[in-house]
Amino acid sequence: MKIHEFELRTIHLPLVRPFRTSFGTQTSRELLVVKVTDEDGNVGWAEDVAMSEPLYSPEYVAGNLDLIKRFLLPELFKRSEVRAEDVAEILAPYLGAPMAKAALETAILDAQLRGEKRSLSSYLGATKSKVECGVSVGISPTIDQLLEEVASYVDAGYRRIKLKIEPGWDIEPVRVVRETWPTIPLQVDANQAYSRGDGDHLAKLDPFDLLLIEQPLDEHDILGHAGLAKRVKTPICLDESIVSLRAAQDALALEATTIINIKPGRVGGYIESVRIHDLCLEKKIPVWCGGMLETGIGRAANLALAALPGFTLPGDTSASARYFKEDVTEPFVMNEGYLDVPQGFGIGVEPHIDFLDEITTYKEIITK
Ligand code: OSB
Ligand code: MG
Repeated sequence: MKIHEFELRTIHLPLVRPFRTSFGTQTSRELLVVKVTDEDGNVGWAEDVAMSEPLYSPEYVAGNLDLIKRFLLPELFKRSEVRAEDVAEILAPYLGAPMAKAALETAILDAQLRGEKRSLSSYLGATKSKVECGVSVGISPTIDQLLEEVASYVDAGYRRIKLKIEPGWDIEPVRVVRETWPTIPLQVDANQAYSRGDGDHLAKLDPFDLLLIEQPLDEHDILGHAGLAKRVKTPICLDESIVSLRAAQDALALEATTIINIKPGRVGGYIESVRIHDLCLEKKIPVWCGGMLETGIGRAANLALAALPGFTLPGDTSASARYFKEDVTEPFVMNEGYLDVPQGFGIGVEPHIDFLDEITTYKEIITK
């Protein structure tokens, strides 16, 4: 397609409740929204899942805004035409920043698919029309408040609970939740909060029949995860460490992970996500779709991905109401623990421009 212009905005949305992880507490979601328009008037939307601060990954909103304006858009503007399939290669000389690159690639892909009157789910190879939903539960001030929050999600129909853990908030909350819901699919996410020496401690989670322990160690410590996987019976699932197809291949070869969380932003986009999915399907490694507290824009695209056949575990693809009082698109509403995969052209949803304008803290249009 022939790019005409990009619109970049930062938006700010309060969360319905604080979300505490081992790396920090968030009370609202700030993120970058990208809109591209081509010369035929096709429009594409995407969100950059980087957070306000570089706590989960080195990327952050203000940094990505600068990177996109200073380097990435000028590089795309050098071409007379750009296809989504070429974006990763065009931007490869600029190191890192998979979330910024994913946002640009996805916006271009959305516009391209709308031009071709094709849905993202069909483009990616989806085989399901609805996907099973899990929910990620933050670290609570007290066990009672945790039980109350988990109960509300179980009542809403969530099919899998993920508890955020850290040293001092791990064995006991898991024990109590497991005791209260003896059969619910349950997993934990440490966001790198443990060290190699914590194997014996983490093995105390083994009696609770967890689906997996997500990212216990530093993102660069692949060998550490391989060592831990030998000492702990609960499967290890990498999140932060899986930054590309190659990283997935290496982690699997080293037996550091037996389940993979795929987050399109973390791996540079949906096209790379499908490559990781295909590898895992071939190797019979279960995958699931992670989340980054997305708005309806990113959620729509994640649901298309989660509808691929290898996504055999419920993802962090929760309903809009789990995050926001009002979403930037029609809200995603859960039905018996499932969300429908959008079937319209491109990502299949339209942002509500009036609401988007209301929550926009910065906006700029950059014409080629
Ligand atoms: O580690 O999966 C994570 C949110 C922000 C950053 C990292 C993570 C998360 C979540 C929430 O766990 C997933 C979601 O519901 O979007
Ligand atoms: Mg995680």
